Amino acid sequence: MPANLPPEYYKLKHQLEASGTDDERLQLLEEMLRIAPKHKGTEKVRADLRTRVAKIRKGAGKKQAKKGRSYHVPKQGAGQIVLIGTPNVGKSQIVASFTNAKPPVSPTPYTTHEPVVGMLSYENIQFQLIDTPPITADFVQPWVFDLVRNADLVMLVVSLASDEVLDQVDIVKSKLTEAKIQIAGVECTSADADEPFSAPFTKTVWITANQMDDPGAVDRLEILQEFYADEFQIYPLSATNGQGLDRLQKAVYTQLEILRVYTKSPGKPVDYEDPIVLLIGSTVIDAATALHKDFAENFKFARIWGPNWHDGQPVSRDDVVHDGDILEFHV
Ligand SMILES: Nc1nc2c(ncn2[C@@H]2O[C@H](COP(=O)(O)OP(=O)(O)O)[C@@H](O)[C@H]2O)c(=O)[nH]1
Ligand SMILES: [Mg+2]
Repeated sequence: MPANLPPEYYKLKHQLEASGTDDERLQLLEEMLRIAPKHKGTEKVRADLRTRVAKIRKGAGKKQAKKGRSYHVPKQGAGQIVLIGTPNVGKSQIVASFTNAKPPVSPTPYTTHEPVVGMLSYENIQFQLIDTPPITADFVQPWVFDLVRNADLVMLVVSLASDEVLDQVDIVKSKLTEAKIQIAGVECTSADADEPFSAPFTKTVWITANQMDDPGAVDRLEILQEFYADEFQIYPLSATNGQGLDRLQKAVYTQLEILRVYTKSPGKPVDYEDPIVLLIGSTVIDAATALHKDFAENFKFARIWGPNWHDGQPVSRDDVVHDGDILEFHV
C-alpha cells in the first residue's frame, strides 16, 4: 500500500539525512512523525521513525549530544581538493573510483554524511580529495564551507546525466555567496549577496562535469559551456570510465603552482620515486628543509642537474630551483 507522504515530509527527510547533530535529528524526526498521516500505508514508516527517536533519546542519556560539528582535514600530498555539489552528481563516485578511499556511492541521494578523504595518484605525486555531503537549496552542513575555505582548490561537481545541470551550478554558487566565499574570477554583485563582502575568502572553483559517459552528456556539456565558460573552467569527466581524468589532473598540477625536484646522495642514482614537492619560486634551502631539518641546518652546498644548469654545478642556499631539477646535498 502506498504511503502517500506529503512533500514536506521528504523535505524534512532530506534535511535529516544531511543533519549533523542528534538535537537536530531528534527535532526533524519528531516533526516527520507529526506530519506523517496515520494509515495502513505509513505504519512501517511511523514505526521506523519512532525507533529512531527512541535510539537518539537513549544515546543522549549516555553522552552529551554535540552542539555542531566542525571538521578540519590536515593537508597531505601536493594539494587539497574539496568536491562539492548537489546530491547524486557523483562526488562520492569520483573519490571511490580514483582514490584509495571508499565512500558510500549510491543512486539514492543523501548517502554521504562525513568528509571522506582519499589520495589521488598523479605520476609520482598525490593530491588529496575530500568528498562532502550534498549542498541543496534548503540545507547544507555549515562545516562543508570550513573545508572549502581551507582547500587549495574546489571542484563544483555537476552531472551531465541530469537536465538540471545549470541549477546544480546555481545552487552551489548562491550557497558559496551566502557563506561569503568569493569564487575567483566570478564577479560578486551586490544582488548576489545580501550585504557587501567585508573580508571575502577567494577560492578557485572549477566545474567538474561528471557522467560524461551518459548518452545526453555532450549536448548538456554544450549548454553548460554556453552559460558558464566565462566564469568557470569546466572539466568533463566520467567517474565510471575515467575519461577526462588525465586532463583534469594536469590542470590541477599547473593550478597548484608546484614543482618537483629529485634528490640523490653522492655517488648514488637519482630517486625518481619520491620527489620533493615545492611551490614555484622555492630555493635550494627550501628543498633541503622539506627533505629533513638536518639537511637545512647543516647545509654547506648542493650540486644540481637540470636544463637550467651545468651538470653537477654547485649551487647555494638561495638559488631558485626548477621543475625536474636534481639536487645532491652536501652537509
Ligand atoms: N554512468 C555514470 N554513473 C555515475 C558516474 N558518477 C556517479 N555515477 C552514479 O551516480 C550515482 C550517484 O553517485 P554518488 O557518487 O553517490 O553521488 P553523490 O551524491 O554526488 O556523492 C551512483 O549510482 C553512481 O554510481 C559517472 O561518471 N557515470
Ligand atoms: Mg555522496
